Amino acid sequence: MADIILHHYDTSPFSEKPRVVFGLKGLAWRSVVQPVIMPKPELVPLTGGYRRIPVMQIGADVFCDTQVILAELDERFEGPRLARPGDWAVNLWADRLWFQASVAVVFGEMGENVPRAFIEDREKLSGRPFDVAGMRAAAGPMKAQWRGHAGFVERALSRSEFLGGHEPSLADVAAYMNVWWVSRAAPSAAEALLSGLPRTLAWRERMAGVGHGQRTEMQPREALAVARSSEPAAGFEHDPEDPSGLSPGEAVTVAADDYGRDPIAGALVAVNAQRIVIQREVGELGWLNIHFPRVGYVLSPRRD
Ligand SMILES: N[C@@H](CCC(=O)N[C@@H](CS)C(=O)NCC(=O)O)C(=O)O
Repeated sequence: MADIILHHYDTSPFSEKPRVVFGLKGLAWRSVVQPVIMPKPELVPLTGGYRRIPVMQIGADVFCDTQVILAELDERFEGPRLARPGDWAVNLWADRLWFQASVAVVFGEMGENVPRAFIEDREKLSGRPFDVAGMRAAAGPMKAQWRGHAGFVERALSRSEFLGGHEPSLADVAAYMNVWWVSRAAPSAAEALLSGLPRTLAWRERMAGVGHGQRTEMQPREALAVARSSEPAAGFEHDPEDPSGLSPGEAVTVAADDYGRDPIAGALVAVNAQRIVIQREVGELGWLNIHFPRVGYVLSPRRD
């Protein structure tokens, strides 16, 4: 089977989710380190314009967004089954609601130390001012929110060592991302916010102990060569009842509904309640499948 390639960078909180899944499933993977800000000339040809991190690549199939990356890893690879009923809803809570509080805590703490180039890049990404002063001012109320989210974890751990029971589940991976990131990027704030939450502190250690599986570095140009020499997968389930009314083969665009909304153009391969798959022919890379989650992405007919 083709290698699992993760395009990521070490400080990326969302990338910690698949890295922990590699640890839980005992997987070997290739690590391609991509830039923290644009331009990303050795990533964007693979994704058709999606610039967020992480992106997973298996041959000529490219998976954008941790929701679809985790689903693919869980379905495709042996090892403990991670997704329990309800875990995808927990994943969205951790990615959106709790993560918003994490962003305010981390950048509120960093304050004036956030580099100008990073601020400008993230303003383009979100289409809004990256307001460090505002985040500093909001840090107090947002810390209270953050601790409230951590309180859900603390209570859930009262009956077992993991949110999923006696073994880690996707809910653990999703929630841990916030604790991991704030603990690394704003350590003194994290210690204050987690103080008095002994079960969460012990769980953080257990999750850190999972590790990242077997990581081997790969150059970005090698990943592009893998795409060039591979064929995209086939056989995806299409739901004719999808409310978009779109059918396989139609010219479409896909765009995130939160930030980084650059539309990605292609031909629809399939859409169902879990996933959107489009196909693009990319110069010398040939045909690629690009996968997105259904929830959180807007699929539209292309009008050009
Ligand atoms: N919903 C996306 C969010 C990904 C995301 O926001 N990633 C951050 C890094 S952790 C990002 O892409 N920031 C902009 C960048 O790295 O260029 C997912 O689950 O993968």
